[in-house]
Amino acid sequence: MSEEILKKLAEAMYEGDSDLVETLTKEALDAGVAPGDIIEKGGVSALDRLGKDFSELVVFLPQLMLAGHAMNKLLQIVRPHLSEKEGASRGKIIIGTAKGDFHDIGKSLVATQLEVSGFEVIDIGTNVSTNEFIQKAEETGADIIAMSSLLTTSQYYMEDCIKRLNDEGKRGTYRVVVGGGPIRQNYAEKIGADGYARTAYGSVSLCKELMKKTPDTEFIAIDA
Ligand code: B12
Repeated sequence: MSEEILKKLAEAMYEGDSDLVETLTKEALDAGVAPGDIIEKGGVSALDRLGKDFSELVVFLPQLMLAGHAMNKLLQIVRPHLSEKEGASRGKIIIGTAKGDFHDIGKSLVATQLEVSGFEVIDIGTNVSTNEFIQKAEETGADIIAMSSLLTTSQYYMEDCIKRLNDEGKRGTYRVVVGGGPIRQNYAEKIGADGYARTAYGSVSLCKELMKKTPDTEFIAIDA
């Protein structure tokens, strides 16, 4: 039963049919399907398939846009069903998508997971410049700067931000974590980030671990 709904949901997501996605997401929740499964099996799997088909010119930009819209609809419905916040803040996190990049689904998923796990999360959106990351981190007294990038052309700005923090003598004030589709552990390590996680779920253990340690602690990678 749940597998069947998730299959239909993934198909509606692939087709970018927001109305059907909304109906099936609600149906899945009513049927007791775990919110994490709805996100991963109903949403992310379809986006991955679309990404592959986009590379092979089977689908085009409008289809990606419709699916992006449908995925945000799914997240909007599922978000309140994720586990409750756990008491006092575990730490303050500034999160955004690097300059030039407007992809926001993965970044928002990471923000949501961190928030429901007890972090205070300030989501500064997409297309965030190095200046904005640093300025917002300073203004809010953030513990962690989290940067997302889905475009190889934008991932450079993660490196730029870390370099600027170093040049301005501010690197020790913040833990910096990075992630997103094309980001790999070796790249994150190379640019001098404090940590990398492959998924939104992994970002929670990553940030929890980093909050326990001093800023000059060893690089942490969570391949989950
Ligand atoms: C949907 C989509 C779009 C939508 C975005 C809608 C939206 N609101 O975000 C639209 C249509 C707008 C779009 C536009 C473009 N896109 Co696009 N898009 C996608 C697609 C299909 C899915 C992305 C997605 O949301 N995935 C699901 C989320 C959940 O995954 P995720 O972001 O990777 O996040 C997970 C992890 O990476 C991690 N994570 C993410 N961020 C962070 C941060 C931290 C700190 C941590 C720890 C972890 C973490 O956790 C998340 C959850 O587990 C991908 C294909 C793909 N498979 O990724 C292409 C893709 C990313 N797009 C691509 C391209 C080329 C473009 C365009 C340039 C197309 C064009 N010609 O205009 C434009 C760029 C516009 C811009 N300047 O940003 C390429 C990128 C190639 C590259 N490597 O550079 C891809 C890979 C498609 C492809 N195969 O070619 N896109």
